[in-house]
Amino acid sequence: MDIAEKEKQFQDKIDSGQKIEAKEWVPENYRKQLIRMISQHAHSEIVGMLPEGNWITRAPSLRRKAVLLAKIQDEAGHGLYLYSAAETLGVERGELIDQLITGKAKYSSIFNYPTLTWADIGAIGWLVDGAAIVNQTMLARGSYGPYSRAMVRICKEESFHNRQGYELLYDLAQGTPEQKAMAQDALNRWWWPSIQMLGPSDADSKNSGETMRWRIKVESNDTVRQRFIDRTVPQAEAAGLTIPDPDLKFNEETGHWEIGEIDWTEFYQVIKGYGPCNKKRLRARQEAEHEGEWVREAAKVYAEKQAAKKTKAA
Ligand code: BYC
Repeated sequence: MDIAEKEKQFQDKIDSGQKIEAKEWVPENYRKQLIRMISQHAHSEIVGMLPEGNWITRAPSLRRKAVLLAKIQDEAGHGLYLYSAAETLGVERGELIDQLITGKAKYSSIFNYPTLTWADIGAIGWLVDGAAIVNQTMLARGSYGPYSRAMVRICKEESFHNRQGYELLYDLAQGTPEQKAMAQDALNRWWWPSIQMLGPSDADSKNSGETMRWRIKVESNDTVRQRFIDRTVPQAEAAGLTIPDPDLKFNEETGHWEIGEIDWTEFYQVIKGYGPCNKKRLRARQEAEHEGEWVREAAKVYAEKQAAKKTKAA
């Protein structure tokens, strides 16, 4: 079968809604797009642990600390499923980690912002996990089996993350004037980066043509963003918080909330490496890689010894 015929059969399979599984023939660019997206997603989970980890020792109660610890552990788990999903496409995890620590690979823009107060932990759960869930429930319908199935479990865990974040911020917003001001300040700082996190507007999204044709993404960045906005604005109102956008208005005809202009210059600066915490995040991952080297070495030697013992016994 020639390549054009193979590509046609592949596209027919995608168009009929069937999943593509590991080791099946896929066009080279499908493989590349998936490795790019899944590895960026995995890196985001791992880097995302850093701003939250910043507050573990300062959580205001045992209950909040236990919840935060559980959430951060979940993020590590998500990273692991995702690196495994990427490996089904024939790439080594070490290669992907190398791309992260050398700054070649992207990870989500959102994690280049600092967590300045305890309320930021609530804002991450409510807004960042909220945006992630809306995106990832869409990705769970995607064409690549191992990635879409990882999304199912991840989304269940993200729902808990989202609720704990909203509960935390809601409680602060009903507290003392200082607590309410802290919650509002967190919303002010995290709202626009959360909106940007869902990717460039459709007109500027260079990968969407391919990723949507192959149903890696089944909806566009702007569609997902609008769904996130529509679900989040009423939640802010219920908590007595104000979305920091003077142009925000509800369109009765379309049934959607319309927002003001997004600052794409800020977004592109952050993804180019010039956000407030890019250097710090990268340094933390480089140090972790360096400090963990002896563990990896020891595990390798142990595995080799066990394998040699087995061969001898056989
Ligand atoms: N940040 O053509 P486009 C979490 C890049 S973690 C950085 O529209 P695409 C959590 C994009 O990569 C959840 N870069 O791309 C963890 C591309 O550059 P390259 C993270 C971004 O792929 C811990 C260029 O801009 N979720 O929830 O069609 C604690 C043009 O974009 C960003 C995922 O990773 C960004 N925000 O669509 C708490 C989901 N946006 O690669 C919570 C998986 C865009 O060509 N990824 N870029 O050099 C996706 O769904 C898609 O990749 C995107 C972008 C919707 C993000």
